Amino acid sequence: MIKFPNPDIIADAINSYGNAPSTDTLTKVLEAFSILMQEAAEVLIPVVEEDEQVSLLTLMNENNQTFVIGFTSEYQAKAAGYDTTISRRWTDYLSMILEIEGCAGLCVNPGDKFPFSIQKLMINALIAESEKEAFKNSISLFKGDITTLKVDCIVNAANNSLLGGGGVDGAIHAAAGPDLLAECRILQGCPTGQAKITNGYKLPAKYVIHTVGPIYNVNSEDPRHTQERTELGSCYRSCLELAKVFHIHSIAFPCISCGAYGYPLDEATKIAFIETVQWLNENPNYGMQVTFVCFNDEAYNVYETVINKAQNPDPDAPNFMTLFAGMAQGQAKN
Ligand code: AR6
Repeated sequence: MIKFPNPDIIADAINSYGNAPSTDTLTKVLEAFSILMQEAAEVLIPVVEEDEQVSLLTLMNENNQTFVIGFTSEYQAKAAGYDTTISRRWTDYLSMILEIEGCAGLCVNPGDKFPFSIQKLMINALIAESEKEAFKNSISLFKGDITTLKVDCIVNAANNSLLGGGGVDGAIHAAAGPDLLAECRILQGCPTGQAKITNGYKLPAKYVIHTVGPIYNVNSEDPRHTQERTELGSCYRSCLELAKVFHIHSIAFPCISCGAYGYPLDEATKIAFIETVQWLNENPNYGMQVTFVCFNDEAYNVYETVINKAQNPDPDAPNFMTLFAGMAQGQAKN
């Protein structure tokens, strides 16, 4: 059965733990909490409002221990029958729970198939973990096969059908196995410039974001190729936006449209950079590690030149690369 990617990563991880309790699945739950705490995401807290007083609702477990409650989404709160909620940052709520006398901890999503309780000891550990160094935005290069990368997500340069093809698309489907195609079939294609997400199946990456680059029109009457330029930029932006919804913090892009779709590599590289750097600048605290994957020396050299120029912008020739100055560190690796 196909399990669709779920942006509610805590509920998703709790569900996996409930279905198959193990150290591994428990670690994934705690990782999901850490991610949302680092992102300064909010938890929904059910309350009762009486005489201008707001009090927290509590639950008791079979050992008569009292827990306060938190929901990972409005859907979870409504499903459990709680209509009045307030929202607070996860870190703030967890810190507050530590101060409540007589409270054993937090019950997450009561009413769900697998409610999950966190005792104060674990809350302490989560807070300590979240105080470690925060995620940082960065850009780096990798020369080689994108299917080997152990990142949160790799991007596929697909076609409108999303039903596979040659090039990087073929390599990703071959490495992920047939379940990827089965999930893609349900997505009913993807318009050019947009993006859709699936699981990574046998890939080391957890997710694949499929985007469809433009076919470069060599006979275009527009010398600036405005349409292709806009659509290619939109691919990078759509992938990054979708990645953010799914709390993805490391993403690897191939050179979208630069193979079968014929986009000139140096032009496409500049667009990839402009769009990515702009997005990172608009999301300065999100912490997205972007890797541009170059399958051959030619692509690697083009990207390296762009990164070098970006790190050393020419003050007499202001151009897109100045956007990059002082922001992310480009690292070359292979
Ligand atoms: N890892 C990283 N990059 C790769 C890999 C790999 N394993 N394999 C190829 N590339 P293309 P497009 C590079 O043709 O131009 C498919 O049939 C390759 O060197 O894969 O967007 C789809 O189904 C090039 O730089 O994608 C569509 O029909 C880049 O990936 C069509 O091709 C993109 O080349 C999409 O064409």
